[in-house]
Amino acid sequence: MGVCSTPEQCAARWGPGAARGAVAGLRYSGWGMYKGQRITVIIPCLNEEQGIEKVLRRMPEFVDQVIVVDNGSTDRTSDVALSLGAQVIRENVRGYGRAYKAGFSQATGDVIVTLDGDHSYPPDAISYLLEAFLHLEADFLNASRFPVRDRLAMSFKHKFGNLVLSLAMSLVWFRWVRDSQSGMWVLRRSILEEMDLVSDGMAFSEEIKIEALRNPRVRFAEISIQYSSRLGEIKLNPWRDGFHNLFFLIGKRFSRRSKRGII
Ligand SMILES: Nc1nc2c(ncn2[C@@H]2O[C@H](COP(=O)(O)OP(=O)(O)O)[C@@H](O)[C@H]2O)c(=O)[nH]1
Ligand SMILES: [Mg+2]
Repeated sequence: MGVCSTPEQCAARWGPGAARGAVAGLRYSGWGMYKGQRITVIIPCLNEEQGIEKVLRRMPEFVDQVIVVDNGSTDRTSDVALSLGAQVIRENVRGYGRAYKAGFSQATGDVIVTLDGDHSYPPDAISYLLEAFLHLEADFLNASRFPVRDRLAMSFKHKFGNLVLSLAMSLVWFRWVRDSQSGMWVLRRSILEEMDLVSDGMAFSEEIKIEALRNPRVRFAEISIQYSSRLGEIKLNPWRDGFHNLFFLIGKRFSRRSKRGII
């Protein structure tokens, strides 16, 4: 990936401005825009030292900002991410949603791309997703993991649970969503201003899609990506998180919006 270790190397590679990133120890490519859009990638991580290394090594050159949110890891996640030039934010309060809120607050790109730190979502698909995002003139693009080709990537229990949750979301919001639990999205950063995101946990993934779906000013689209087996230990608890997400979804349908905007 595009890491440079000295200001001189960075300046030679990307121009004089890039030296700033090298001094701060960050991966920096001030000219790395994708078709005129500055791209921020956010990766929430809880003990993902194995996965995050592979994810960062496969990060496309055009990405302007890579934020790894270390959610109180006890392994070398932060060290690995820093050594590969990512910007590391530490969020000591656990929770997937909590990690994303911390990441969003530091994002500077026009467009944000998200994925897990476990190497189950393909970093190589970022350019393909951005191309679709721009072509479809979407504001929120969901990367569906279905159909899952790698038979080891997702258990039958997970597939079934996902189908139930995705059907529930589709019925409640009158809009077909194949993968309501996907952790890979592309969104225009400005739409976060209009979102009311209350979940700090795993339900955040479905909540951000609901907030996109129910806003008539946000164009929602979905396309498939290839999903593979994660590295390291799974953090999701299928029964607990599955039921929680189902009740959260129903509660969200009947609740009144409390606040607006998270950035
Ligand atoms: N469950 C959970 N995941 C977290 C947390 N903080 C960060 N993560 C990361 O969020 C991503 C999703 O978790 P994962 O176990 O892969 O869930 P799954 O992809 O839905 O099976 C991974 O990169 C985790 O390391 C947290 O507090 N809880
Ligand atoms: Mg995962």
